[in-house]
Amino acid sequence: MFRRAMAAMLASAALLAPLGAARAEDGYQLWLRYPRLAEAPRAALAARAGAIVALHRSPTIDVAVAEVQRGLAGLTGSAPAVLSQPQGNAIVLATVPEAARLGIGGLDAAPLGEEGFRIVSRSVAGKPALVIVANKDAGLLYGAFRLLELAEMGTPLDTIDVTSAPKLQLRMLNHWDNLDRSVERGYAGQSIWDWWKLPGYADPRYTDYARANASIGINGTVLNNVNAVKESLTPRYIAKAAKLADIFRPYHIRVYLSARFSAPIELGHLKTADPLDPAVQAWWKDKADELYRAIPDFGGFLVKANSEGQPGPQDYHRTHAEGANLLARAVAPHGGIVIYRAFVYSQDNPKDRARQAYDDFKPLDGQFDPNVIVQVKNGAIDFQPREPFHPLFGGMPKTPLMAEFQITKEYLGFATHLVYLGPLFEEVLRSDTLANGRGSTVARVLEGKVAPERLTGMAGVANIGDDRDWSGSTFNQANWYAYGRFAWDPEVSAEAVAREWTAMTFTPDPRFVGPVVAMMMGSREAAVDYMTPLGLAHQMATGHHYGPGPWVGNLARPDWNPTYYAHADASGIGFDRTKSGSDAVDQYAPALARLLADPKTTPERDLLWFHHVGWDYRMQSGRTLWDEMVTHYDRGVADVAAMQRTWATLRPYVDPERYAQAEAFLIAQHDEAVWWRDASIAWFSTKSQRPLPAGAAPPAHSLDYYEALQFPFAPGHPGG
Ligand code: GCW
Repeated sequence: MFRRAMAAMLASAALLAPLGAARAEDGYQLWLRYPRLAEAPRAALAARAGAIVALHRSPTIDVAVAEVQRGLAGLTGSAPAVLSQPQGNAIVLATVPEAARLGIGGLDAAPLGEEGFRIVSRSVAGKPALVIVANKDAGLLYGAFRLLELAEMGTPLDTIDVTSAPKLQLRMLNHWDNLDRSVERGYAGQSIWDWWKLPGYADPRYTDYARANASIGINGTVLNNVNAVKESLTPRYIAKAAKLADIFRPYHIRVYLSARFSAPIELGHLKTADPLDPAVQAWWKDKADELYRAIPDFGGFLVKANSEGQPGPQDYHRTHAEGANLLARAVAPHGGIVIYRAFVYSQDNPKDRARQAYDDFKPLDGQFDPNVIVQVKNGAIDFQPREPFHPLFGGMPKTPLMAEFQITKEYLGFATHLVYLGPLFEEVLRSDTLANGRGSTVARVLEGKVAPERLTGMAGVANIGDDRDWSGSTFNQANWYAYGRFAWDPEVSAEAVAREWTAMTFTPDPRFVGPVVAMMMGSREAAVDYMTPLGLAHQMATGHHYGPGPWVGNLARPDWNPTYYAHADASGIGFDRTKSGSDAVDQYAPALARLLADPKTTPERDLLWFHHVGWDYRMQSGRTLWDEMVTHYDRGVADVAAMQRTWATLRPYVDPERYAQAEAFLIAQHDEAVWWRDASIAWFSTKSQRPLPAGAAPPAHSLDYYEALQFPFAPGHPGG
């Protein structure tokens, strides 16, 4: 009786069980879970993966082979042997000449470059095989990861023919990690670098970090915070960085360090750090030589100078180009580079913070050494939920530029808010600078297609910490993943990337993937709506940037205050960046500047970024600006409620652990979206002096209540 009941229960459970439901997981495996495939795709893969053939060996080939073994063990249930002789029914890793020797001709090596690959189904020794071909071992490693991914996604293997090569050379993570393991703007625990125990003890996590990054094509990592301390350049810490470099090397990942500009004074006991001083030049040269002795493939330096109190060349009345070239000349003999940040947020900021980087850097176009690349944040202020693209893209045709995105969500709800950044990356990269006719998109500027450039690249401020799931939530992992995909191909589709990530992280079941991808794709706009709609920016609370603080207007520097950014008064709201204001619109190419000069031809999503407009200004919807603002806040909150409903329907497809975490985080996000909406409306209605549109609920509390909220110990905030 009991047995029969059990059998019936199991049978019905089997009927209900969704395809490939994820097993209980803590998120550590990221998107590299390699779950067992369903019968048909498993058989198709097994028929072509009876062995792994590596025609030559190297540390990189060894890790590629190990990954294929690991992947196949998961996907098919058996890890095949590794052979050095060609045979069929195998996954074959071959350079182009090796493939030719196997009789696999007609493979054009040129499009593969140094890091690209091609995956083809061919017959080897009379049997079907999956052949990964590349010019270099790095390409074979990337191809191995891609093949596993394609197999996992159910791609038909008999006709497979995929070619992929990165469009950018430098695909970097920037860790804002301090040597005490705190992480500036980090919301996923402590730094994964256990500096104290290095180099003696290397946490196995470092290897998994490298695997994860290699799987998405990241090839460089800056280990320490751009707000750098001198100790990173001491022998003790160089030895620690060298240990990490040794671990990352097989994965084709180079190590870089943030350099403190004043180190020659602090470590070298020189009287100055003036870039034109020969003793300073000699000090950096010696330091570079020392670094390259320890790390022969050291990537180079990342520099934040004369920004937010950091030392820099302007302390000596030298330009940023002189500062950059000082370091560039020290690393040039070793093949190193300098990545020099254009995020200059200096003390004496005249009338518009958004103008500053362009005003400082534009005149220097053409003055940087060839091994310097200037790293420009995606927008002119600071990683806001939405910013128009930075006017320097398209503004420095003679200087290699790389884009800097923030993967960690300093201004986007920290770890808990579900905000998929793919649409943000896509929006910026697809923006047309009009710098060199139509189609001069930011993506194409970065790729060097608008003006030919030697160095190309992209940087992402990492969201990685020592939390078990690396990124503070499962959905934050998607932002790390998406960043890698965009750095590889800045023209990729955010939605396609979300699909891949969702399928690999949870399950390829379309009943799950469809709604999750829709939810992810709408999530960034939801955050914009409940935090800073219609072009508003920097309305976050002071310092930690957690929650709303639009009323803050008493801080020493004008541009520390949210009130400075919103410019709300009885006449209206928004920052006038036209000729009657700061004229920052003039920093864009003339064809674009003309459009942005007029509120009617400015995209509404950026309206208040560029214009101060009256509360009764008529929006395209027919509503007044004030009513439209309230509508956006409400829509943001409603969108989060919709995400909660979507997630609730997906419970059967997700393991309980990851389901519960996302469920709890969505509750927090909803509460905070309501808080943002209510606090913002409570404040701005004191300026607009207008009633809420019909049907809109009044804020739950009075303005005093919101203003009184304090958040000591908020994470990621330097100095607590
Ligand atoms: O986004 C701001 C952050 C600072 C950061 C700075 C920068 C590392 O609030 O914490 O400092 O930008 O990008 O340098």
